[in-house]
Amino acid sequence: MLTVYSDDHRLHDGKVEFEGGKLVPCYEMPRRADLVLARTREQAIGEVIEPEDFGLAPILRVHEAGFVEFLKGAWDRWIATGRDFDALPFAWAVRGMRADRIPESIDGQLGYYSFDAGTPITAGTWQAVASSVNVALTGQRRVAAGARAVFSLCRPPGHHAAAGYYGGYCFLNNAAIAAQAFRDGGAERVAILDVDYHHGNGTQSIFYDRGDVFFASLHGHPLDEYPFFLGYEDETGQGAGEGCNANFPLRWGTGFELWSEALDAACRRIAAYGADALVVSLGVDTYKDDPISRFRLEQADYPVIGRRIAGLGLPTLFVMEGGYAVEEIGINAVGVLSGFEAAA
Ligand code: OKP
Ligand code: ZN
Repeated sequence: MLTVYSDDHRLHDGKVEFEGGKLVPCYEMPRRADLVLARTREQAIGEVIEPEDFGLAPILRVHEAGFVEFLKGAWDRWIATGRDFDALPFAWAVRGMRADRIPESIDGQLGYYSFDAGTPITAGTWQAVASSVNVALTGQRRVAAGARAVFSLCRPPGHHAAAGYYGGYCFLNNAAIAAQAFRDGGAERVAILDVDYHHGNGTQSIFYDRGDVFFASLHGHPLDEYPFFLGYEDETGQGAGEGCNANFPLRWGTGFELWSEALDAACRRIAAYGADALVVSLGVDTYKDDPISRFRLEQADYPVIGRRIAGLGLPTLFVMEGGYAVEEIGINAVGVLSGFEAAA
């Protein structure tokens, strides 16, 4: 399987995120992608290529122009206020507050365009984010041109980013942009399978009222787990999208037996939907030793996941999302790909 990768991800290197009442070192770090890349080479899963540049047009098919403009300029505006550390928001519009008025100050806008304080913007964030999108789109183009499967080694991840806000270590939604590119390239129906430990709230919200993109997610139950405010089973889509959203929330402590039953159910839904292409939001933070997650998957489970996904028989784009047990991230992520290859 071809891997798409760029060193530009290193330009996004946040120092701290807000967690448990204090600022702690970022879990989402450059070493994650470095180790996944190293593992693709060790396992010789295939050639590694650099991304092409697709510019802003495919991003603007999914994200609001004002939001993209904000992301591009946020760091310069932040340092212009005299600060020389990571930009983090600290106030948000909640129930009944004015979400229809955009503040002018950078601090107000950081809150307006985000949903958590765990996602620092740094000097190189925009460049890394734009490159991560290009990594996804380069993979998408190869799959659209006939490849059975491609691995887009995206970093930063994307599935928490919605049309107009960032958060959860995510800025632009790589998987959603790739899914939209499949549609724009002529695919009638696209399915997204999100196996990251966290609910793909951004992806869900982008396609919630559309019937042309099916979204299925297995994740920590919102009663227990971040992002807390989306991801329940009764979110089934709306309007033209009714029936095209499937959530499989699972409680803390879930092991592979229960998790893989949910995977089977998600795959049956995707098979019944009849997609022309599949995008997999590939997070491996379901691993038992992940420092911020509470499922109990083991190393040997990941190839089984890949085999099950291959069973769908669809042209498949894997897009890297989470995974914070950094020393094992390569083994687990490439484990999925190897399982897929062995079965495909
Ligand atoms: C991103 B992905 C506060 C703790 C919240 C956010 C987790 C984001 C996970 N800093 N943690 O889905 O792997
Ligand atoms: Zn995650």
